[in-house]
Amino acid sequence: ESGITRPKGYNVSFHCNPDMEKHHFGMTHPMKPWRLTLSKSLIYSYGMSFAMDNYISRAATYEELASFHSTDYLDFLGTVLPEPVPRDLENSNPDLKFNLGGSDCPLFDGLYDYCSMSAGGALDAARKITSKQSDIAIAWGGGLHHAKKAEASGFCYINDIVVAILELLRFYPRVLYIDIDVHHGDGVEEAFFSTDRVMTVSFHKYDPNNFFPGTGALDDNGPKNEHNPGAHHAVNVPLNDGITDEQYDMLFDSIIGKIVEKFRPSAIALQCGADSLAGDRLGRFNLQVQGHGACVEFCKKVGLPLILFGGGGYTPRNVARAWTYETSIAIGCQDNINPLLPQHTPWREQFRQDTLFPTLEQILGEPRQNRNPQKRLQEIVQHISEQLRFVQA
Ligand code: ZLV
Ligand code: CA
Ligand code: ZN
Repeated sequence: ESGITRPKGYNVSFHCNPDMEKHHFGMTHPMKPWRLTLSKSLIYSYGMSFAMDNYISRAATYEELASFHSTDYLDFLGTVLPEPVPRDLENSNPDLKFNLGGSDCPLFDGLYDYCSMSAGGALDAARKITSKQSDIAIAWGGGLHHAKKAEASGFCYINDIVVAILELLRFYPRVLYIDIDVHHGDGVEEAFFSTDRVMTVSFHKYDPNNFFPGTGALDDNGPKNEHNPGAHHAVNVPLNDGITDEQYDMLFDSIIGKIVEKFRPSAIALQCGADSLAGDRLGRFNLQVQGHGACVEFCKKVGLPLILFGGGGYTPRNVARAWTYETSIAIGCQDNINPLLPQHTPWREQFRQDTLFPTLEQILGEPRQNRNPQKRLQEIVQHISEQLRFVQA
């Protein structure tokens, strides 16, 4: 008995593939597919599966992946084998290409399967949306926003988001892509650089010399040539360490509100990378589950078809909290959720605190210094407002 009711005529679908979770990038690699297991187990413990359509997603086919990726790259990805012994930099394997096999994008057992499952979930989600069977479709195993047409980058090999948006574009004139991962959504931005049918918006930590991938400055807004349809259709929100819920949500609502008004998208794809949360192993922000979730709530309120993707997130207990809360927002039970984690939650001790909403002090001890003066945030909103004067639906 979950006590969760299903409003009539509002459908949420949940797409996952448990086989994805078995894959390992390596002992010391921060990307742990196990975080998907922990997230799902918390979502199920709350009984939320009773309020959604649950699907085991299939693996994407070669042809589906080739809608974005080059066949050279896919062929290579399908045949490279993990190296038997870890390689040092001097002794690098000259046969490796496409940025594969380094420490960010290692080769591991079942790599091709892992990638095609991530993209399969994203594509299944997109198809539930275009067939109008779902109002919101969730693919927490997707969101791998750095992958390029013929290159792996930043823990991402296949860009499931681009593949899913290409599917949406078969049915919808315009798609709004929003990325709240702490890293710049460079792969998605680049893929749709030259079209005015996709507007990409990324919020990220920006420090060109010290934070990956180093792109996404405020004035990187698409092709500089005014005659290119993609001009002005990339929005970047560069931030510094320590941004808080209040500031982030103010920025998000004001920027996304203006964009929806001007660009008038027909669907929204939201990448919910959880490395923007406080206490993330790689991230630098002070966001809490509530502030991260408020972005999902805002997008839901816009009332357009919505896909939620996962993405980064390197402190698995925080990832699980955020994606659980965001699943509750999708199904609309967030105001009735018990903050106390269900007693029967598997791996409950992994969560350290028994609440879905730990305080900043509980997460960090000492909060990270906020390096985002209000004046700078106002300049950002101002720049984007001016940029949007060049955008019309
Ligand atoms: O969350 O990496 O900084 C979506 C996502 O956005 C780098 N990579 C590149 C540039 C020079 N290299 C450094 C090589 C690092 C090798 C392995 C780590 C190992 C342990 C701990 C941290 C890292 C690491 N790598 C931290 N940041 C990086 C980034 C890639 C970040 C990808 C974010 C992916 C899923
Ligand atoms: Ca981002
Ligand atoms: Zn990230």
